[in-house]
Amino acid sequence: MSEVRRATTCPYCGVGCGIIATCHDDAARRVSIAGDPQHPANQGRLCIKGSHLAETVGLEGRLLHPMVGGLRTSWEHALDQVATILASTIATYGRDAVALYVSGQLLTEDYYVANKLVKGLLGCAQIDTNSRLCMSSAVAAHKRAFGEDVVPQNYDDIEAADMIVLVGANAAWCHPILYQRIKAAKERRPELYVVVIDPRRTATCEIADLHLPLRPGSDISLWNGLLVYLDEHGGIDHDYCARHTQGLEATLQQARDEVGAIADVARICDLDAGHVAAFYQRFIDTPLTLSLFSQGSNQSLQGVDKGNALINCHLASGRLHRRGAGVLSLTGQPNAMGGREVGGLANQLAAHLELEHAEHRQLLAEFWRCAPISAYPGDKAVDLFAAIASGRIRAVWIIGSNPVVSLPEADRVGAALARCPHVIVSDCIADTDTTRHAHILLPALAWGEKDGSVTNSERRISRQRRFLPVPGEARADWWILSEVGRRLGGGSMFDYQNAAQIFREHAALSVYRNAGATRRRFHLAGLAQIDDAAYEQMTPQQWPVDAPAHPYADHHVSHADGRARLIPVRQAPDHDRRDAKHPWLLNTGRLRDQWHTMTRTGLSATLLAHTQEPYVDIHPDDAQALGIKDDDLVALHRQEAHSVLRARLSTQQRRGELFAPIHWTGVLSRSGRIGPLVHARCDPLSGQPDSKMSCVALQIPDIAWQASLVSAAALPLPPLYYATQIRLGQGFRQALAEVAGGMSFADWLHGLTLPTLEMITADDAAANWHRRAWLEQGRLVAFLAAPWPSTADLDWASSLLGQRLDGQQRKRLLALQAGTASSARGRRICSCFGVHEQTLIAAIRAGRLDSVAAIGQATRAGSNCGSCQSELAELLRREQALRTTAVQPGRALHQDPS
Ligand SMILES: Nc1nc2c(c(=O)[nH]1)N[C@H]1C(S)=C(S)[C@@H](COP(=O)(O)OP(=O)(O)OC[C@H]3O[C@@H](n4cnc5c(=O)[nH]c(N)nc54)[C@H](O)[C@@H]3O)O[C@H]1N2
Ligand SMILES: Nc1nc2c(c(=O)[nH]1)N[C@H]1C(S)=C(S)[C@@H](COP(=O)(O)OP(=O)(O)OC[C@H]3O[C@@H](n4cnc5c(=O)[nH]c(N)nc54)[C@H](O)[C@@H]3O)O[C@H]1N2
Ligand code: SF4
Ligand SMILES: [Mo]
Repeated sequence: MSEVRRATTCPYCGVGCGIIATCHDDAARRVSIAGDPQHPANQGRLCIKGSHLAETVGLEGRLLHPMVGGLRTSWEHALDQVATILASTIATYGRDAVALYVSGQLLTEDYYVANKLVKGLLGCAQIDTNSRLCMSSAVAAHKRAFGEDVVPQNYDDIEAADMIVLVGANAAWCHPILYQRIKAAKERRPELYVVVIDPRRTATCEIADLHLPLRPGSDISLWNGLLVYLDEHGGIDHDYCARHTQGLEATLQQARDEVGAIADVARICDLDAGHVAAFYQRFIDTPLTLSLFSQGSNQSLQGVDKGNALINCHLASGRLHRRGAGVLSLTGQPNAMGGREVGGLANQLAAHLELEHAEHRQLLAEFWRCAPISAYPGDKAVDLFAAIASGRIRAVWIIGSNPVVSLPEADRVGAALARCPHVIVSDCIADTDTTRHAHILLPALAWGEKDGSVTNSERRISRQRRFLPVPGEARADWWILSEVGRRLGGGSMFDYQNAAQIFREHAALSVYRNAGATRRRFHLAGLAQIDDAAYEQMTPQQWPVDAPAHPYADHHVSHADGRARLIPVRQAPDHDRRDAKHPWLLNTGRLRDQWHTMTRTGLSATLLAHTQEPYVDIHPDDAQALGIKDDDLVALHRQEAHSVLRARLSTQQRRGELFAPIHWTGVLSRSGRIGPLVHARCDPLSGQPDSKMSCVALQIPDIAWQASLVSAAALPLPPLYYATQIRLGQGFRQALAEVAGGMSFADWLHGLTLPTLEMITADDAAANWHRRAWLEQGRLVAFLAAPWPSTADLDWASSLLGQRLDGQQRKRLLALQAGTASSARGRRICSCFGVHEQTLIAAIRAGRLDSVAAIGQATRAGSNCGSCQSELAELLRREQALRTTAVQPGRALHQDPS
């Protein structure tokens, strides 16, 4: 069969890297992935997630047919059902009793149709998106400052800047290709000064000249302090402020009232005063300063204010809207920005029109030829699920999100869906924590199968293109939404034949009456007439289309008077709600190799090798005080919710603070979900939840027994205290544990025994030591070891799955004696080439390697996607510290300000 080769865009983060995807074999879905050298965002490079996409495009676990009530059905029937449910719920309970919850992972075309269905046809704004949890604070901050949600900078400002400040952003892991651009810029110009502002010492700090590990939640004081410092040290650009801004005096006054001196800032933010002074002076001395901010800023009780506090400093000093100087909000999802364009949030309209403006509503109703648009905003994500819980919303349609995992107080979300009369879910995966609650399941096309566009953090629109055949009966999200729209009487409003037609309409709306009181900087002039063939060929381009590189290059922003606003903001004292019962502050975030709820990255054994189980980072001194060792199981509690995680001792944490990744789900682990522990308190302006500062209790469980089970096929998770499923190259592994008083090992084992198989055993009951191997026709199908053996031993055991074992090999397996090959290999650091920690240490010692590049030459580690380079550098530092016999500690990150 012939090869299909297409230029497309990565479906993961908001960097929006271009990919050349080739399908070599339709039936086997054999695919190869390469970075697109022509794409301006990545110029050919891909990070680890992007470069391992080929491992995630198989059909395993896919939802391929519509299902109603657990039974496969026809599209006709499923769509009729959805339409009937929406119509009858509205007829009986009113428009606000139905809701859509959508996602920044939808393509712009899908997103546009979803929004049109609700705001244009259903006549309400009861639609919100997971971007509420992600970008809504940044959106609100931009609107306050600029009068429109316009991200005013570009990626190539990185190369032009003399200082880069990363605020609450772990770009090394979350925006890796941008991080590598910063790193490369710094290698070319070592004087490029990099500051990281994050309570944790993250992998991003690897390139930092200065890391400010501030007290969580205290960013506003840091920025207000900077504003006061600018004022006192001649750093305010009064000319700029007079010509282009409003609000300087009031904002300064507010800042002065709050933080008088650097000593105040240092105390409030729990930072070294010398480091704060050094940062402030650098800021004054560096006109070309670029700040990048992400979830450490957005996901906060004061996320909007944090954004404005930062923008205030840039405005006051005239460091904005210029090449190399400004503020760039990093978008998370591949189409977070597209969602902002089409107005996916419950308080927005399409094409940067505003729900609260009568004229905007009227314009949109005119363009869509629909009934007047409702002026009432819908429920924001957290409220939306609370309304489901209370019964006010009686039918919900979830598209492209997994809220039972990702929303705060996630157990309540699950309980709300369990009670909701009608739950409709569109997903490409059959079994997720959310699809488990669905009455109707609609199979969506996945990446590689769908066609459309996405917009990245720098407003660059790129095409996602189909290069795989459509599997089963899966359909494009825009098609599913349009079919429901037609059934609800939307007729001509949803008469779409392809994605190009929708894009054309979206582009046409962006230029429709785009002048005077309804002028928007967002416009796609030049694309409004794009024909199908041109859409097929469309190359990446930034909006506003056909305009200067910086949308506010004339410093004339979207407020009616053209002036940007400085917004007086005050640090709230009460972010930290720790009390005697909940004395730990829980921070949550992302891992290098996983994407959100792991429905796709969790399919790749290579990506799972970096971190195999849910964990919590804790400072070694805190751990020591509690008697916790590395890898011990600990339980975190908040109210009735709890999670059980492996402890990881980490000096990257501040004392009293914990960090846990967001990725594990109920499908993959019994108790590794972190969402239930996260409080649902939100920023009052944006409604964005504060996902970084929950208060929890920590307990050390009394573990009665532990075991590991490897098997050729996935097995259901047993109802034990702790159970996590891990995908391996050759099969699956489960890490299992039970507490005293729970199921005994013997009882559990009894339930597990697979009678048709041959079983060999070795036990030392007195020592709680057990080994089992199950074979079918002499071939290993499963192996059990209690207590937990090392990962290396299990890797070795799993490498025997499917192999025929002779007597000698069986003995060695039960004893876990690998023979020559295996020794403890440590963690897999480089996933691209499968290089483990011990191999790296051996190579560093043998070759006296002294740079990441040298490690790359010797072992290949880090030489492909580069995602592990921070970890290689960390390893190198540890080894060098050992080499210089104790006296000299590793390089201190807090460099002397002098
Ligand atoms: N590998 C990977 N990459 C991803 C994703 C993924 O799932 N996996 N998801 C994508 C998405 S949707 C998003 S939104 C982005 C998120 O990208 P990031 O925002 O970079 O990621 P997070 O890990 O959520 O949080 C960033 C940092 O904020 C810090 N922080 C916590 N509290 C505070 C505070 O009070 N002040 C400051 N200054 N910092 C604080 C945390 O310690 C954390 O290191 O990543 C995108 N990229
Ligand atoms: N505690 C805590 N919670 C957080 C965060 C945090 O930092 N801390 N971060 C928040 C942020 S920033 C985000 S963005 C959210 C992300 O949270 P979610 O949106 O819940 O995460 P995903 O796993 O990306 O969910 C996407 C779902 O859509 C499916 N899907 C993929 N492609 C398609 C498609 O084309 N069509 C359809 N219909 N379905 C598709 C996937 O299989 C998956 O089930 O999590 C938020 N939750
Ligand atoms: S940085 Fe990585 S995850 Fe993000 S778009 Fe590029 S390849 Fe994809
Ligand atoms: Mo996000």
